[in-house]
Amino acid sequence: MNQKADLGALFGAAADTLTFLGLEECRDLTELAAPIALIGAPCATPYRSVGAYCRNAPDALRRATAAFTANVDRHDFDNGGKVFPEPRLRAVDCGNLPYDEKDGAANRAAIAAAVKMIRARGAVPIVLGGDDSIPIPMLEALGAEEGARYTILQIDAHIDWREVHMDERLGLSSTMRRASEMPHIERIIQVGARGIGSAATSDYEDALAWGVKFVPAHDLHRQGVEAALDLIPEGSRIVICIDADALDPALVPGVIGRAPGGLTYYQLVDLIKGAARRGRIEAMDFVEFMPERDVDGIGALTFARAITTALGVIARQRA
Ligand SMILES: [Mn+2]
Repeated sequence: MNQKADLGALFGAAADTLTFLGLEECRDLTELAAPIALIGAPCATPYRSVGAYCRNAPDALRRATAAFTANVDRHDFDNGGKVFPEPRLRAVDCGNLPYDEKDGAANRAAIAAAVKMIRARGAVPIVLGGDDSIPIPMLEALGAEEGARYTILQIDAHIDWREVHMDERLGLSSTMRRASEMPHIERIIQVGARGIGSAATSDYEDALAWGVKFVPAHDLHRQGVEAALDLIPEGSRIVICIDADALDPALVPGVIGRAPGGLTYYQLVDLIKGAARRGRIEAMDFVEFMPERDVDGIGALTFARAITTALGVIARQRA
C-alpha cells in the first residue's frame, strides 16, 4: 500500500462527491423543495488589504465531509439519531454563488436574492462564507418579510462593531453594527468575545448602549452556555451567526484571527441546541474559515462537524 489509509475508503464513500455530506444538489432555487438549503457565498464585501481570503472555505468544508458521504444515515451521536431523521427533512446543497472580488454590491445583491428565494420556498438558509461580511446581506434579506422580528445569536471571538474600516462600512468588522441598524433586528446576543480585535472601547460601549447582551468567552467558560441561552426569550425567531474563530484555535486553526481561550466544540453544539429549544432557528451562517491557514484539515473537520450538527438540529425543529 503506497497511500495513507483513508476513512472515506474504509466507509465506502464516493471519492468524487462534491456536495456537503453528499447531499442532493439543488442548482435552481426556484425549484427548492427541501426544508434546509446550504449555499456557499465565497465573497461579499472584502477589504482591499486582504481580499476574499475565505473564498475557498465552502468547498473545503464540503471536502471535509467527503469521508462521511456513505454514512449520512448512520447513527450520529451528536444528533441522537440520523442527522436527518426522515428523508423529507434532508437538506440540499445549492452550490456556490458567483462573485466578483471587485464588486461588493453585486455580491451582496446575489446573497440577498438567494436568501430571499430560499425563505420564499419555506426553507432555512445555511450560508457558508466567505468572510464575516457575508451575514450583512443575509440579515438584510430577512427584513423583506413583513412584520418579522429577529434575535441574533452571534458566536464570534470579535464583536464586529466598527463604524467603518478602510473606507468600507459593509466589511467584516462592522457586521453587528450594521445589523443593529436594521429595524427587524430586535435583539443581539454576542458570545465568545476575547482578546484584542479591531473594535475600540467606544465600539463596545456603543453596542452596550444599543442593548447588546455580551457573554465574553471567559464568562462562558465560567458560567456555562446557559449564561447566553437565558438571554433568548421563549418563542424568538433566531438567526445564528457563527464565526469560525469563536472556536478555540487548537480546534480550528484555519482562521485569520486566532485567539486563545475559544469555545469547545460541545459548547458550540450546546449553544445551537439550546437556542433551538428557546425559539425557532430561521437562518444561520458559518463564516471566516480560511483553509489556507488550517492544519492538516483539522479545522475544516471541526467546523464541518458543527455544521452537520446544526443541520440535524434544524431538521428536528422542522419535523
Ligand atoms: Mn466576526
